[in-house]
Amino acid sequence: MFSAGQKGTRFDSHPQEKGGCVGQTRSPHPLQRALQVPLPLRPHSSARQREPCAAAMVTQCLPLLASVLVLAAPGLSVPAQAQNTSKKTFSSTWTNTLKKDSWPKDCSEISAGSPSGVYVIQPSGLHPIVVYCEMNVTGGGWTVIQRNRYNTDITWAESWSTYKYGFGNVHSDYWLGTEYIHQIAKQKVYRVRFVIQDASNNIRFAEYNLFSVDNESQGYRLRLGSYSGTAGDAMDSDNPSNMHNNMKFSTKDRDQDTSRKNCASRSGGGWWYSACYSVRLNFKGGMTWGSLCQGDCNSSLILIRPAPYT
Ligand SMILES: [Ca+2]
Repeated sequence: MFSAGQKGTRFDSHPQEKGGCVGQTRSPHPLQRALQVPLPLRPHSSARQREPCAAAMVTQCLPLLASVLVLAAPGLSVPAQAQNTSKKTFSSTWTNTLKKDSWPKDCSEISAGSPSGVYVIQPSGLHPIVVYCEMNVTGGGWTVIQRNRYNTDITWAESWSTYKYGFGNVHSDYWLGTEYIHQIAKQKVYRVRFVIQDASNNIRFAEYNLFSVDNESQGYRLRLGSYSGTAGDAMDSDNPSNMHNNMKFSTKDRDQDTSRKNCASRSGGGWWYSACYSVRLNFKGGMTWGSLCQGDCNSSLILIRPAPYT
């Protein structure tokens, strides 16, 4: 069901009972377990959500979910059965509320003390989108832009346009969408935190005090600030052939790397490749983070949050 908080609306569903696009999760993401993040609680019984979500449809899940949730509104708590049984109520009641503009612009604007889970946000100038908000790690308010795990269901070898608008399962493994990441990160000054679970299940992190992604016409070039953390500064290597900071984003069908070859086509998923990588997180079958884990990281999580003013 949709339930509303004071500043953000959380989309609750139970991974054991769901059958739709957000219903593919059968077990908690390992980082959720490691970080003791509670899973969302209640089932969502919308008919649209119950439609089968085959692998070929996975890439449509986030936009579909977003299109459903765009019709919900901040300040409302709408039982799921009401959506199924009363289209008149659906349309007449919510028409006015669509005009409201009070969605949080990112997860940092969700009320302090709110649980981690799936929320609707609306970055400036963009339609509402569905994201997972991590509210338990180092003060909370983190917008999850990527999650992956060793035994992921998704291949990550997707096209430019699929990466642009996101794919996967917002409850488990997903890419939020390069365009949406760009739109969120241009609103304020952001920082990024990469959380890596290595092959021995140790949790390491790498934080960069600045994070932005240029617009699409500039190739979604990545901009990172200064590193701190325990995982190693693998995104900003001294070696130009495998660094990622200041690189354009590449996918198998849009080669913008610095190699004569096509890194994304050879390596799997889209990423900010040079020639080619020291970090490979968008990959099925074991991720890489510098020397910490080379093809055998168990899981990854990429979080962004406005940088504190100092
Ligand atoms: Ca190339």
